[in-house]
Amino acid sequence: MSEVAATIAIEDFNRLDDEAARGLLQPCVAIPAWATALVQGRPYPDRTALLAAAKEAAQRWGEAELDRALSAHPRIGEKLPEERPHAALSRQEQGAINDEDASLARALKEGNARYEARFGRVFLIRAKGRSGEEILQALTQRLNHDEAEETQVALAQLREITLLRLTGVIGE
Ligand code: 2AL
Repeated sequence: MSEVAATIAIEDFNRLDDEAARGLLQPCVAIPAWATALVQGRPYPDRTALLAAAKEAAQRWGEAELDRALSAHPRIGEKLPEERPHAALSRQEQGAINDEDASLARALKEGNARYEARFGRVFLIRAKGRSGEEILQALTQRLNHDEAEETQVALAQLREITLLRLTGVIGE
């Protein structure tokens, strides 16, 4: 089974060679420039400083970064093959969705298809902390957005997912 990255203390992260540090950040988001900026910004005085730098670097993302990052995110309700690098994280994040609920699964599948037809990319939401019903409600509501508005909402969700993953990688 694919493993979720272990937590590393900020002092140890500061001391890793560049490649190892980039490797730790890579499962947070499939945007290499973001990881490179964080690796090059070392050493960080503490974890808070790293998280602030991570947030700031993520503010620069636009539609190209969103499209790139989506290549590593399965649809809501779908699982990546276990050998893919983000598979375990993604399963954990979507863990509150009840797989046994067939009508929910169908509604999410239909919603995903409508979203993709409307916006031309996979529906993305920070799934951690949300039930399947809450995700479905957000999906239905976001279908009413215009394209520019929806791109901003999806980018904000991508930033949330990335920062949450980073807090799981870098400990106190
Ligand atoms: C995901 C995912 O893999 N993790 C998460 O929080 N959201 N996927 C998605 N399509 O929203």
